[in-house]
Amino acid sequence: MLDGWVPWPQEFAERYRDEGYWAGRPLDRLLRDRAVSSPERVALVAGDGSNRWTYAELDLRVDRTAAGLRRLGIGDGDRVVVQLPNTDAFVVLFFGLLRAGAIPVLTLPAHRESELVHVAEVSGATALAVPDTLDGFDHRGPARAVRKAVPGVEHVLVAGDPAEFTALADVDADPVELPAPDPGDVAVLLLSGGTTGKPKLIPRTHDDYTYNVRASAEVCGFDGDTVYLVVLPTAHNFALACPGLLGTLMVGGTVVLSPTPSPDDAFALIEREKVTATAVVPPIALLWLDAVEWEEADLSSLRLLQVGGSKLGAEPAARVEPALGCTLQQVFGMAEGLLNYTRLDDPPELLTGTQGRPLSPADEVRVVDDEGHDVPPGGTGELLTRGPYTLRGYYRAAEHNSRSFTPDGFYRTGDLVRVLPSGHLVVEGRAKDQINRGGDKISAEELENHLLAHPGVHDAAVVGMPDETMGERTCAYLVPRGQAPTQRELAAFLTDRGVAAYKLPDRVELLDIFPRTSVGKIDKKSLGRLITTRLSSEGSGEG
Ligand code: OOB
Repeated sequence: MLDGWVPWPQEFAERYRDEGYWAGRPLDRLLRDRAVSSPERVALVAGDGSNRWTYAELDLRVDRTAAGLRRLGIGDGDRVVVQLPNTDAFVVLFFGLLRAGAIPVLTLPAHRESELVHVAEVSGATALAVPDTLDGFDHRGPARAVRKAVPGVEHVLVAGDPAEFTALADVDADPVELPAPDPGDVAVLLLSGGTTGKPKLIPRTHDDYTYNVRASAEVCGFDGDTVYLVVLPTAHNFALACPGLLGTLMVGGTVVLSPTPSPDDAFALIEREKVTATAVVPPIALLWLDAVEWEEADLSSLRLLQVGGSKLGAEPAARVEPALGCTLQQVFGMAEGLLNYTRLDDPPELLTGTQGRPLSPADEVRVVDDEGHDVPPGGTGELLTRGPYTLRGYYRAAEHNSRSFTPDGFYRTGDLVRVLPSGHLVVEGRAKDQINRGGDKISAEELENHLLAHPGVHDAAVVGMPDETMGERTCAYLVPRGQAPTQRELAAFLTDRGVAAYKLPDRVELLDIFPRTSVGKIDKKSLGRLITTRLSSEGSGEG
């Protein structure tokens, strides 16, 4: 049993089991079950389409990988940081780790040394899996840095050319009988969007994640005819489990992996593989809505477009069905757990004007004011939640947990919502110090800490600024020390520190002093208003 995570209290665990939410099965069984019931069906299509695996073939590869991992000494609760793009290698390694009894720790391909070192450290990882190169970037570089900074990382597994490390292709051995993990234990560690100096890890158990996947597949109407296109990174909870690639495999459908979300790649795959469902963030939805005007591809197989990660405006939402010929589903979810879906048969005003309603009858939702009191029905406040697939604490983060959870175990989401009489939620804003850049989450504090390390920065405050396509972009307010760095210099500085590119400030503004609140904190609300006013005056040509 993994230590350092916060399990559900006994009475909740019993209730979730008794009421059938937790089925007591290891997560990897969803693949094995289908390999038994429909071995010849196509489970996975990757790359240029010449790479196709039936359920039986995929399951055997997973068995061989699990045996190979055990031979390397990886198993039984070992944490393995996985940073792989949308390739079959991800799918095989993910299930292989589960089957070997190890715990995948999922990071995005966009992450760099700074994030990887931290994640490897906090998770206590013994191995790291990376691609050789991706989009011109050599991922073996950060892997070397991780090995140096975190001595516990014994193995680096590389998809492609391993250099001095181990090739993933060689992690292969004749299948062996392996003990099944306890379904109540942690199956995977997901990365949180983060509101603090460093990203937090989210423990998801076999029971809770399997339920997350099963209930999502049900609500989204996934079945054996579903052909699901993975457009977002496979490591993102949305594309992985809502219902995502796991939900598709669970019901015996076919998963198609798109290397990028670009209309060129995705539309060609939708046409060729007759894709029926996919999930995107709002900026990609907007891009696709435009691209259908000029792209020739036949998208008529597409029945469901899920959009989530940040708020989709009502106007583009209304364009989805006429332009793409499929049902829109808004998804307001979080790696921490709670998922809200509009239902496929919801009336148009709920589909376009809300972010869905909770997935599970056992999801508990409260909307509270600053003092933690429930707001009157229909009022706006912070969303608190607990339930059978929402975490009770971040991994190894006791101090942070005391702030992020109420004493009775509700997770403070930091999202401002209002609840309609139908139970649907409308996201009205945010109470957390985070920028949501088109679905990519940036912790203001984390970025500020990096900026403060620059010798020309005396003080830093990061705020969101409104943006038509991304929803928000990042503005860094700086009080310079001596010669102020330019935006380009800062970008080079941050990149050199190993910060992921999506976290680089989109704009840098200089101030002599920061506005302060009555208790002396930097007044970010007024900085937010300042940049918004400035943008609108520039937009109207007065700036
Ligand atoms: C998804 O997960 P995360 O962990 O990257 O981010 C969660 C946060 C939420 O707390 C909320 O602030 C924001 O992202 N968010 C939305 C949203 N969906 C997520 N804000 C407004 N409207 C939406 N539809 O982003 C995620 C996980 C699973 C499924 C879908 C999204």
